[in-house]
Amino acid sequence: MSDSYRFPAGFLWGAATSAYQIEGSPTADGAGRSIWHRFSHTPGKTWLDQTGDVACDHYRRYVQDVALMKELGLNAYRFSIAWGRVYPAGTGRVNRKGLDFYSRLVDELLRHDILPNATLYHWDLPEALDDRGGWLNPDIVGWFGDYAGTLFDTLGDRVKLWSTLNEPWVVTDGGYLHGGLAPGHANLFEAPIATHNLLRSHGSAVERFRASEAAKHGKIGIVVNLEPKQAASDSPEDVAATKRSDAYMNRQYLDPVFLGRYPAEMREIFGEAWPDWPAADMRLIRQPIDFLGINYYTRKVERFARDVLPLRTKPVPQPDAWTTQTAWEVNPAALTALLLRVKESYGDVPLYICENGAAFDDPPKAIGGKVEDPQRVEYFRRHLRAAHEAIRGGVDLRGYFAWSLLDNYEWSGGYSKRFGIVHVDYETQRRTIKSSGRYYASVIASNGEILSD
Ligand code: IFM
Repeated sequence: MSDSYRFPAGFLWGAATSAYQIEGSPTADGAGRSIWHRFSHTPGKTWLDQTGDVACDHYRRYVQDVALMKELGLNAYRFSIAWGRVYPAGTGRVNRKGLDFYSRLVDELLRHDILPNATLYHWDLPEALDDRGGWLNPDIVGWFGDYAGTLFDTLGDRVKLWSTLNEPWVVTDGGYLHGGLAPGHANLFEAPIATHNLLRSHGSAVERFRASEAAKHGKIGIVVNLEPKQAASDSPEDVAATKRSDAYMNRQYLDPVFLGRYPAEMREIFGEAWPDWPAADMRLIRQPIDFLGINYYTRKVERFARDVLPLRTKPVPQPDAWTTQTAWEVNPAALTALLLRVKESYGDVPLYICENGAAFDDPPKAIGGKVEDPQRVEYFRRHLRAAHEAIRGGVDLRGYFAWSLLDNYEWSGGYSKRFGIVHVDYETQRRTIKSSGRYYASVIASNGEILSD
């Protein structure tokens, strides 16, 4: 291949969002409340106690938002489905109106030649299921399977890419081990159980997919957030700490899905809280998948830290690094290395970068119809070049989804962090394409060629 940054034919150029972060109207049309509704309405849990009650009002403005996607030239859009809109109590009765919303959204995308990429679970568990133990209850595998089956039957003729879960690591780390995210538990013994039930649910949904008509029209995978870990020194303590950190964040999900086993380090980290799992569970989890979705934001340099439990490691900030508003080091080279590593360790599965992006201190308001965000422009330029480098290295990368289409509700961070390529004025709900959005549009229009400028 030449030095050109042209991407392969058929490459998907997309942007991503998730239901609770953009939709608003969380209980409209008979929807059941989610754990994020409860969490964000509990004082002290989120920045300025902000909630997703209104967010970007996408539930009512989706037509306008799809038009924006078209204006940007996107040929794919990644969104998530709110389980509680479809099953208000998580299981049992289906809410037709909730299902219809996603059906209309998918039709609107197709009308604009934008490929729908749907995620079944992006953190907004129905509150009613949490009351029954949520991800700690082994029955959730059946509940999730039924929910997935309903979606496959309803949207399966039109959705081309399905993901079972988004970032299961965050669900357990934030939701069950440290408690900073819904449902807000901090319990060493719960985290492994939540992880395992998430992965069993993934396996069960993939099985349902294969048995459904949807498999004739689309592909299925899982989306994990991966973070390369590098040891701060050659000392055996730092090297071992880095291995634990890598096992916890990366291999805890990749190994079971692709190899049918958890990394040995899980026992080292969790001690007696890490159970022996039945072989049948591991077979269920290791379903062949059609693609892997990777969310990449940063890498970490790790150092042994005896008192930081349970991992006994902590990241070392890099003094001269360029960092985002969320204090994440910008490191595009680590993205290339990560994609190559996944190929080397887990085989030639097709990959999609399902999220990549950054929060910067953007101007809060559009001025003269413009929002200048030069740091984000540079961020995308460098990461897209890095992605292309991986393709040159033989990685079967099929698409890239910028996080995020819109500024949105950043979970416990409320509206304090703007990740969008489109600015949202939360007072008026006016959308303004940022300079990063315009830049991304020109990358798309040239299928990558202008990345060499
Ligand atoms: O906003 C989140 C998203 O929901 C999951 N991936 C990381 C993003 C930025 O923090």
